Amino acid sequence: MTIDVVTIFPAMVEAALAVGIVGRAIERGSLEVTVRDLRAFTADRHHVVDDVPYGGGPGMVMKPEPIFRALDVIEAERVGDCHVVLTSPQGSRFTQEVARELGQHEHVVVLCGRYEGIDERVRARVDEELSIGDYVLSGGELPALVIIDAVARLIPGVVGDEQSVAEDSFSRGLLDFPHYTRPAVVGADRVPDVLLSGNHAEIRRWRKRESLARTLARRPDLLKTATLDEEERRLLAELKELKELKDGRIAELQNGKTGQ
Ligand code: 4GX
Repeated sequence: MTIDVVTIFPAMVEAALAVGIVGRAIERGSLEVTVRDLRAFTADRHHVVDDVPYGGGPGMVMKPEPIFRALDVIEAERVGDCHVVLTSPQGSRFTQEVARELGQHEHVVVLCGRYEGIDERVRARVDEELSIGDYVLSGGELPALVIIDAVARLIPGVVGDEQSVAEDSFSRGLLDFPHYTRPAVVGADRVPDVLLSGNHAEIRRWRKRESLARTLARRPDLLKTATLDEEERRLLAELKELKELKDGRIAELQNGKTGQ
């Protein structure tokens, strides 16, 4: 898979791509990323990429022509279809599912917006507009890096342990279970006995239960789409019953009853 990133801050993007799992993936050739300096596609002496908005108002808008020229060059270089992504708060939400879909494209181009945004006419060349969340950033570079990171992890061989990718919380649609490492005791805080028991069936069950309990408590919305096996459905039913009992007791206490 190849990814082209178009940005006015290539050094920022390159620095982040040089390290960690993504850095190694690029080194080993599992992933090819070309970072393109948008200013290289300007035609004026001062390499201007922005201009004042028509209609007035604060802030600047990214000029369309440098972006068009960048896309023309990239599309001429890459044989086959280029899937063009724009990162912006107006986009649809970037999720693990979208990461999987993006990974199916041979070539992806990520346009990083800055300033108040881009000239609307650029959108005609954009296949997909993605937002990484409901907050305002200073530019599309961090979202581009988030997207590349999530997509890179799904390429076979990029994450050392294939099983860890398959079991990643969002692959299973549930939150992760708690992790512990040595020492077994820190102050008064002990690692749960079951994890030291060597009983792998019990450990698996405990982890499933913890994943389900956390998801039920923190992200019940995820349970609507999670794919659960028979055991998980049973554990979840148990946890829901426990929660009902607890909630009922709390309500009684709040109503001034004794609970007897
Ligand atoms: N998830 N931003 C993009 C400038 C901009 C605006 C409109 C294109 C169109 C963001 C986010 C995000 C801030 C990046 C505005 N570019 N992008 N930038 N949240 O907040 O993706």
